Amino acid sequence: MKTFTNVKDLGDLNTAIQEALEVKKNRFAHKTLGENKTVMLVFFNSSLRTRLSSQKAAMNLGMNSMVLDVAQGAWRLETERGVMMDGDKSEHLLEAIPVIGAYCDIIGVRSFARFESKEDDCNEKILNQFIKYSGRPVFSMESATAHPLQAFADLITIEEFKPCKHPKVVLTWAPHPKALPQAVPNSFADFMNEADVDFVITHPEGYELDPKFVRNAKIEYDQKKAFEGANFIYAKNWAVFRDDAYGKILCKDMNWTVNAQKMSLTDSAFFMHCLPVRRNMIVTDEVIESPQSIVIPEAANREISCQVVLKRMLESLKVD
Ligand code: AN0
Ligand code: CP
Repeated sequence: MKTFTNVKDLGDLNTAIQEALEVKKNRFAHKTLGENKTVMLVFFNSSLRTRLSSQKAAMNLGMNSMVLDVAQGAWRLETERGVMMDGDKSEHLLEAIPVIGAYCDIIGVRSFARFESKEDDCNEKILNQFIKYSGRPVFSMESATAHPLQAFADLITIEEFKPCKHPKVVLTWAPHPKALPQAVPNSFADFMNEADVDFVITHPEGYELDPKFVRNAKIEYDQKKAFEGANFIYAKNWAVFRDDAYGKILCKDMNWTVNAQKMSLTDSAFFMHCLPVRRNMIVTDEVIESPQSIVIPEAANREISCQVVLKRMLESLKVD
């Protein structure tokens, strides 16, 4: 595996799930695979889970890991080619990327949507430069449009908790005070569309996601109707995608908060969220603390999804 940016990079999804479950059964089975190899984790944005789970996954494989927090201690990076660098940015990404590549074997990149230019976000301007110029396998740790390590962990979690062969999975928009990227819902849709589930997306009008990720998923604008008979409720906020209000918040509609009354419409659904979550905006204390909340095992599976990706990248290094 040379890149991990979307569901297709995993190849057959059932094989990937089985591999994840094997890794989980014995996470030290490949503890020498990563000997003398180094993964560099480059963060342009904050993280708790991605940072720790990626380092832990690397340790399980016997790899070294290095973390670069671009905003803390590194030179400020220019990302536009052709500008005269007479401002506050001391280094260009075009030098920084190959230099980073020189010190490691695999690179993980976190670079959120900036909501400054829809075109730049959609073209994955930062991540794609790492893929092009680093000379290393690169995986997304949440890029402008996708968070595949999260969605893979979500799928593993659904596989573990599903009460029937073909569960109903509902992705619901929920309110948040800040404009958040579409990366998490995009990748969740990307994976659910390939999985053996009945997938429904519910959100207020105006919050339609990129059709490239939604594909044939059912859209239901009535949240309560969407919740009926659901086996999994996956809550997430995201900002507007459409051109005329890209990156904006249309409403903080508190009617969309996931609460116990809405959960009672479901078929005893499990509650999921990628975290970090704002309590009593996205979900009530009562629901996130309920026995049906699986946000902690979901976060724990981030170690597993990352370990499968690192394992496959290490295996492809051996072949080269
Ligand atoms: C980020 C987001 O919504 O994309 C990261 C989620 C994993 N969330 C926040 O910035 C709160
Ligand atoms: N879910 C997730 O990616 O969390 P962090 O932003 O803390 O890494």
